[in-house]
Amino acid sequence: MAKKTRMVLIGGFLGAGKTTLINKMAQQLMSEKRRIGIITNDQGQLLVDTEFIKVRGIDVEEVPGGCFCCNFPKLIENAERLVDNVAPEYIIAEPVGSCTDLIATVTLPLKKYYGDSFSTAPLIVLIDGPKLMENAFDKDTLGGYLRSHQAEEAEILVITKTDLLGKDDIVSLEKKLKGMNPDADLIRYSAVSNEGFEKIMDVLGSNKTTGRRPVEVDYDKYADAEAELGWYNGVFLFNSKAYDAYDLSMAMLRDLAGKYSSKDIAHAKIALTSSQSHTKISLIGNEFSIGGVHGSRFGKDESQLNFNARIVSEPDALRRSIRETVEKVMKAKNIEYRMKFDDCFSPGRPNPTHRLV
Ligand SMILES: Nc1nc2c(ncn2[C@@H]2O[C@H](COP(=O)(O)OP(=O)(O)OP(=O)(O)O)[C@@H](O)[C@H]2O)c(=O)[nH]1
Ligand SMILES: [Mg+2]
Repeated sequence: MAKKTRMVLIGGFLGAGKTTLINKMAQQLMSEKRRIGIITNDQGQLLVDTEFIKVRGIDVEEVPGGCFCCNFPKLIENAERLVDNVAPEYIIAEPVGSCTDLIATVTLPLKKYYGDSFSTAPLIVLIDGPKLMENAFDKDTLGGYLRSHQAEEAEILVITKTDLLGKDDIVSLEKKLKGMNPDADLIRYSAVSNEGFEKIMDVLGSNKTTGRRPVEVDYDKYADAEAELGWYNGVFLFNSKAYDAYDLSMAMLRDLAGKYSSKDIAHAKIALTSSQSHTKISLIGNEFSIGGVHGSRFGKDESQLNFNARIVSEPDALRRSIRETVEKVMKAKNIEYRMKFDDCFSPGRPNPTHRLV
């Protein structure tokens, strides 16, 4: 019998570092000549993250228009397509950052109904270390409720961005997480220093499977927490003789940051792609970060700008505000552009295909 494909879910709130980690895992596995497939997921489509993975030559499928839990058959369809096309040893899947209750709705159903095809790893949840320091997990807020539930249901908890934290801070965060979820294994991880990376890879390599009990969740609160976010996805096309992709993305994100309270900015990201360059820049709260550059940071000629933002806002207002930002910055830079597509909405109430409790 063929070996089962190992299915690994990397959850965690918006901006916690899922795509960054998944890309590193993929690079490592590919350098060892192991076959791997990736599934990205979002409430919208045409994702910055899918672009980010694709330009790196990794096989990727996108489950757009809803999360894995509410589109479970789509997740399976994409996984089976990867199996047919690539026969991967590993499939790494990134759920929507505002999703929780993944044990009951995704990992246990995978194990129960598709256990013959896939070996589903324990649920890995990334916790944004600096955000945990800032009390963003405070259950009195809707966003905090979601983040906390994600932490509580994890089987493996990974504190990310430890390069931005002091040693004492990390120890106190670990204590805090142990209090929230005493049974999960804890890993410290930094994409910058690579601390903890091997430990995460060990979870892939082991044959441990998911199997913890789901943690109770209030679906009304969960729905409200998702609904307070405006979810913007846009694609813009332009042609410019030469531009600095960092400068262009930063100008837009800076303009956007000026319009919202930092606590409301879950994650805004811009990918710029030309034939010779691909860059991804993020804004999380009031922190900017460079997600990566592939090729050069200097683009030219025909280019595409993907703009994704998840910000606490009424959707129409968010769409207007992003269109204005793009217009303002492109005008200042003397770049003509056209909008190919944009869309903005608030996620609907989660309605999972399966829920095993
Ligand atoms: N300093 C630091 N930055 C990191 C680390 N991991 C990720 N980042 C940055 O954080 C930003 C967000 O990372 P992503 O990987 O896009 O986060 P995500 O969880 O996939 O976000 P969503 O897809 O919106 O849910 C990027 O700019 C990354 O470069 C880390 O360990 N240290
Ligand atoms: Mg991502």
